[in-house]
Amino acid sequence: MRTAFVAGNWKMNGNTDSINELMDGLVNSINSSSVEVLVCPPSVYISQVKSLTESSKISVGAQNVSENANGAFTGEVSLSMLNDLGCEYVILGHSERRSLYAETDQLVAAKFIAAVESGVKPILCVGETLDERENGETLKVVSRQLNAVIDAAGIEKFADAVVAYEPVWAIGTGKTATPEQAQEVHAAIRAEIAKSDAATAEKTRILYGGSVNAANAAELFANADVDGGLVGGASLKVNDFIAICQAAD
Ligand code: G2H
Repeated sequence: MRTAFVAGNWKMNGNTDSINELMDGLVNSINSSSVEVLVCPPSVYISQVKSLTESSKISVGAQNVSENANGAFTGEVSLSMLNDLGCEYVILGHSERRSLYAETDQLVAAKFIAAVESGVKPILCVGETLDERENGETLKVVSRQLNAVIDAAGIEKFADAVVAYEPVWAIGTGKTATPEQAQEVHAAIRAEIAKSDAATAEKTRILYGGSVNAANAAELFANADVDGGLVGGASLKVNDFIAICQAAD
């Protein structure tokens, strides 16, 4: 069976004091061994968060990484740096990276391959825009984004990967996919992975992301193919994030 997984994506929020306060609340309350809990702070705060999680069950991840190993790439952060800081996961292909920073399927695939080869587990984000959903293209878009990575990386590189379905129209908007909409796409993602390897498909955690909160988490996570959540805004509120982690338990 798949272990439930809840990841907090803090995006570009927080400062030293607010992070100390948030982590203080989380480390004392998150101790279930049946839910894997991850927080993804901005890169400059990874060391701080890592030291605050040392004696806890919370893992630390990054929100993005360079596909390049090192060198003259001003402003970028490498996988060896994430490894050095003790990052276990990296979020890749988030819709904000795709839409605001022009990340293509090919670039996301290159980052995915580099992450797996460095021993940092990727959380691959896929999801359709509102136009694409209204045009009936949801499954086509999600399959394209997923297969771009499967084709470039090879299915064997999905052994420790996590997939996050994040409908763009639900991100930070307060609009959440219904449990039925989420389940439909999650099942399609699993079926798509199964075309390459059934055992990998059965094993891969597929998270839902997009305005997950303390009130809607339980009904989303109750679906057979929803293995947890990638949580943005609500992951910055200590009680809400704890409640979401409990809903996945
Ligand atoms: C989607 C999600 C976190 P939010 O971006 O990845 O953010 O929960 O604020 O919609």
